[in-house]
Amino acid sequence: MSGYTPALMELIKKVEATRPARVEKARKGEHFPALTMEQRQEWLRQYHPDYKNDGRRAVEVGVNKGTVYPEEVSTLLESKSRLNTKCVDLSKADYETDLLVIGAGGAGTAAALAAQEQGLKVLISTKLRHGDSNTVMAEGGIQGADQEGDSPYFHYLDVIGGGHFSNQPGLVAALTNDAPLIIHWLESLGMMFDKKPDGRMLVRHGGGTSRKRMHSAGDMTGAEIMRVVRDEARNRANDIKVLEFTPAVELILDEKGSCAGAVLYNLETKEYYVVKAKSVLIATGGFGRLHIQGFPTTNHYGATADGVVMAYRAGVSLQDLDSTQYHPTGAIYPEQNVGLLITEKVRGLGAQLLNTEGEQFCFPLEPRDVESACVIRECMDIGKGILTPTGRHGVWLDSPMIDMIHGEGTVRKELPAKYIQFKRYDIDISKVPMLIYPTLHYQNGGILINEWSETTVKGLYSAGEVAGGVHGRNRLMGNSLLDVLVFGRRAGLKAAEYVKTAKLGSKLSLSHVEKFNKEIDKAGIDNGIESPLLLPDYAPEHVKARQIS
Ligand code: MEZ
Repeated sequence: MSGYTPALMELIKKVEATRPARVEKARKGEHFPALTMEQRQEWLRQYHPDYKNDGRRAVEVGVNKGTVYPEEVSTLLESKSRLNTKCVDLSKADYETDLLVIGAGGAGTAAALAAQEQGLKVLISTKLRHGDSNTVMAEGGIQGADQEGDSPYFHYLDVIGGGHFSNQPGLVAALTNDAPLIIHWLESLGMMFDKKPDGRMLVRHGGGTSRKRMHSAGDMTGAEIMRVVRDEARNRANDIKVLEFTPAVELILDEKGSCAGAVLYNLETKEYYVVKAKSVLIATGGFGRLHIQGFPTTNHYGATADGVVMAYRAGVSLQDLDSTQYHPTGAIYPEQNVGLLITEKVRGLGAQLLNTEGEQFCFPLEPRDVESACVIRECMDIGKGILTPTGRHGVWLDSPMIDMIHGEGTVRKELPAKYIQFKRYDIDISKVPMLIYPTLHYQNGGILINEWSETTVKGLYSAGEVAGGVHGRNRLMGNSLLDVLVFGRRAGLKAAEYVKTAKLGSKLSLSHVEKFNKEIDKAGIDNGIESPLLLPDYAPEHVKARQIS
C-alpha cells in the first residue's frame, strides 16, 4: 500500500525509469552542471520571491523609515504596542537580574551559559517552553572548519559568496573563526555527533560549501544541540532561572537610553511582570509565522518576529530584513506535511531533484536561494512540475537513490526523523521519492549587531536568527545552528563585561513605546494590529465569531 494516489504512482514510474542511469553517473562522481554566476543572477532575478516588487513596500515609521520590506514585515513594524504603558508600575520590579535573556532557543541558552560562567545571575523568559524554537527543529547539521584540508578561511569565503557579498565581514569572521571552538564545546557537553567507525567526525557537503564541514546528529542535529545546552542550563538552576510561557512584550530603557529590563506577560495568568536587568539579550528567533508572500513555513509556532518589533520601538536599526530564505525542499505532500523541512542532508547524500518527466533540471547543491529559484522556474515557467491532489505544484526529490549509492538502510540510518514523518502516511522514502516545493525557512536579516552581539542601544544585545548581517542575503545550510551558538556565547561574554561597570539610571521608562505609538498616529496609520504578536492567529473568521454562552 502507498500513501500516493494511483496517478502519482504512475508518474513515479518515470522517475524509476531514469534512476539506474542517474545512480550510475553519481557513483562515478558525475554531476548535473552547476549554473554559471550570470545564470544564477538571472534565475534569482526572474524567479526568487525576494526579487519581485509585488508584496513589498517601504515602512513609514521608525529608524528604518523608507526602507522596503515584505508587506507583512512593514505592516507589523507599523503596529502599536499590545501593552498599555499606563497600566505598568515601573517603580516596583518583580524580578531583578544581571542579564535578562528573551528567548530560550539555542542563542538564548548559549548566552545564559556563557554569562553564568562569568559570574552573572541570569533570567530567561520564553513564550513557550525552554527549547521550543527553530534551533530544536533544525535538521541537517552545523558547519565548522575543524577537518584536515579545511580552515575558517575557506568557510569565510563560502559564507560571503553564499550571501552575495552583502554580509558584514566582521560578523562572518567571528562566525567562522569560532566554529571549531563551538563544535569542540558541544562535544564536551556530550553531544552525540555522527562519527566514522574510527571515531573521527563524519562530515558532509551542504549547498554552496567548498569543503565537507557539515557535522550532524542524524537528521535531528538541532534537537541534539538543544538537548545538551538545555541540560547544562538546567544543571545551573541556582544562577539561571527560566520563566516559561512568559514572553517579553516591551523593552524598558532608563533615562540615559540604556536598556534596563523588559515587561513580561504571563500567558496563563495574564499578569504583567517588570524585570529590572543590567543587560538584556534579544534571542527570539525569526519571522516564519508571518508567512511572507503566503508561503508555508518550516518554523516553530512562536516565530512571529517579536524581538524585531520590540527592538525597533527602542530605536534599534535593522539590516537586510527584506531578505527571506525559502528552503528549496519543503514537503508539499501529503497535505499534513505541507511546509515541513526536508533537510538539505537528503541532497547531501546524493538525492536529486526531478521534474514530471523524471529528468534532472538543476545541480542539487546550489546555494539555497538559487536552488529554490530553479524549482520555482521548473514548475511555473517550464511547466514540468507535478500537480498534487490538493492543487499544489512541486518536483520530486529522489530519496531512494540514497540507498542505491550508499547501501541498503542508509535512509533509515541517516534520516530517521524524515523516514518516520512520511511512513506515518504510508510513504516509504527509501522506496519512493518525496514531493517538494520551497518553504519559508529563515529570516536572513534582522537587528543590527556588531561582532560581539551589541546593538546600537547600550546594554542591549541580540543573537541568532533575530539578528542581521551575518548571512547577508542568503544563508548557507548549517550556519544557523552555528550562528546561534557563536553569537549567543559572545553576547553572554560581552554582557558580563558590561555588567561589571554598568550603572543603571534611576528612572525606568517606557516612553519610547509611547513615542512610537504617537509616530504611528502622526503618519495616519491604523492597521488594527497589536504587537508583539506572540502567537500566529490561524483561527478562521467563522470560528473566531463563536461565542461561549
Ligand atoms: O541550516 C539549516 O537551515 C539546516 C541545517 C537545514 C537543513 O536543511 O537541514
